Amino acid sequence: MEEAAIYHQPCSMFAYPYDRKTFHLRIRTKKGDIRSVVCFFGDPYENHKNENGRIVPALNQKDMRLTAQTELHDYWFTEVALPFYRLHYAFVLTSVQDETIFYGDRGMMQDSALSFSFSENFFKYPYIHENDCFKAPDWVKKTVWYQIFPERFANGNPAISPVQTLPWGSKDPGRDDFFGGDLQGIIDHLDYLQNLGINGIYLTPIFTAPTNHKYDTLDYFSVDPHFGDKEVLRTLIKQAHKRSIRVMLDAVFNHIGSTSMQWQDVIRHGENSRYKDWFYIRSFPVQEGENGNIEGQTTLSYDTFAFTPKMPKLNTENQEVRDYLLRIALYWIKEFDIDGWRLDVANEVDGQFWRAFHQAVIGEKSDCYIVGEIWHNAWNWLQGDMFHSVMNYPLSQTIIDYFIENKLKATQAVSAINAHYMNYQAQVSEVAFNLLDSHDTARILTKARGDKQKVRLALAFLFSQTGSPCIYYGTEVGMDGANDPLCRKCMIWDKEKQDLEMMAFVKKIIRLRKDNQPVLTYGRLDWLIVDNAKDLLCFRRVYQDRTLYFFFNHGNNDQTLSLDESNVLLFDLWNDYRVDGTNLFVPCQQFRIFAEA
Ligand code: ARE
Repeated sequence: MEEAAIYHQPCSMFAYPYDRKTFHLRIRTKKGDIRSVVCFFGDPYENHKNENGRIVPALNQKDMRLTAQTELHDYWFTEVALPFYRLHYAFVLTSVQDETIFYGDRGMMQDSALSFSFSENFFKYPYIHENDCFKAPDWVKKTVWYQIFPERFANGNPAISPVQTLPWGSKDPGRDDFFGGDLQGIIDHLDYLQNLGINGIYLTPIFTAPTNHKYDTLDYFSVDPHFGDKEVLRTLIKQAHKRSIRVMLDAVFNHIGSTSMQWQDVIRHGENSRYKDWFYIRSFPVQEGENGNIEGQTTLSYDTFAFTPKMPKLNTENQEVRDYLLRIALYWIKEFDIDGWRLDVANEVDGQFWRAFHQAVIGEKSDCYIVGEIWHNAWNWLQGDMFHSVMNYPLSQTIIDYFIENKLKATQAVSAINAHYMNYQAQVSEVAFNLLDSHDTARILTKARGDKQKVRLALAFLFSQTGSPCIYYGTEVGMDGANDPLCRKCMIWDKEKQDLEMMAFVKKIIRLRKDNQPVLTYGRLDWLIVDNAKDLLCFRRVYQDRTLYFFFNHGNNDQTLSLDESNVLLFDLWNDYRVDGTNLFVPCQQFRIFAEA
């Protein structure tokens, strides 16, 4: 037995209350080393006399299920419930060589019988309170998002476009170009978006700022005049809500723009500025681009986002700054009824501020969705007191590596996907913000080098997973674009230039997602076929009485497959006809989705 590879951590993604009546337990072992794990659990205060008359903990037991495998590990899972919400538990593992071991809070012990006698040998979750349970807004699980970069979606009011505005779509965007996109342009296309089937819009920043991306905020309390004004925003949100479309804004709290009143006061008054402690300033006088941050160099006289002099980092540990930012967060909720905040550079802002932010925002709107922009493992921010979710770039990368760039074998892709799920508790995965691309990455069609079938496979897989999928504007009409700023081209509204086939595909995958949301959100994921030689993935999602089978034939050969254990009759959800479950034809580079008929 490989004891050293056995891992469990109380009060983590290995042991957490799913809700007050359901406790999730996971344990990790070396792949192929263990043939069974039994979980022994009970109420820490409940004892009984054993056969020798000794008072010992009263225990239940439950076999754990092998729920996921990565290249190196097996993950075992079970869920338990106790009437008085108190829990202690331990594991007995049996290896494939029939060795057994007891594993509890005091470590691993050979003599299980003795180990069971003492409660202090058991892992503890002392008491499950309602607020110990990670909660996220339920509506998010039913949401298919659409990300809009407002400057490039549609120009609804040329009268407010900047003087240097270029004709719509007249050229590939340069870093400093303006094309006149605005909020009215979004209002004008809400019917288009509703018809597409999306029911959540994520807008990148809309507050007053000098650039086309608005991540260099000048005034957090005003809508950029080239995007419109507060009345237009109010109309946009009202009209979206009328169509059951939610609206999430982008909060840039890690830094402010250098044209802001606060930073300009520091430039003007230096050490005498009343705002000097709003920033992380290393030396005075601060001059941008001279003894301060020099574009592209790292001689910092003040902290910034990256090495961007025009984005001085805000000191969110300063109470004045915290109060200011919380006022902003609450203002746009109270006055405009927004449904969510996406938090820019979220991993570089201090956690205490985010805990205060969470309290304030959820206190104001209990079902407000909070998504951090974090590109890496974000467990630290997803324990229930900061974010509900993060932009799930790690999943994006795995999907791209496998379906688009052919960097992974099937087994490696499945291993990576399972690892992503094991990083977080189930409730977090259920509301993940899942995406393939964004305003910060090359567009998926460009990554696929124009291969639209690859894009369709990647999108279908994204929509088959737990979490809320997001379509980056223009994906549905076949837009391409390399890294920023080329991924921010003007939306294509000329029907002659739109890829209507891709549009039909995206509409269909969105509808399929929404028609099957419960099983795609909550459904257990069982991998059935993971075949490197055929380059084939087959898995099922099971929830209550609904089972969906997904086949992704990423290989170069058509496959005829058999699902022995299923009902012989299946229904092809994509092509709308019945099929024989023992004779499933999946053409190369295609996917199929079957439901038990
Ligand atoms: C652009 C160019 C820069 C150029 C700069 C010059 O991308 O190369 O130096 O212009 O001004 C906004 C604009 C960008 C602009 C940037 C700086 O949208 O167009 O840059 O401001 O002026 C990391 C951060 C992540 C951040 C990305 C960009 O972790 O938070 O870098 N994303 C947010 C927004 C951006 C926004 C900003 C931050 C600043 O979504 O749109 O940029 O407010 C790896 C790493 C990630 C890294 C990622 C992308 O995966 O793991 O940490 O993200 O690559 O680089």
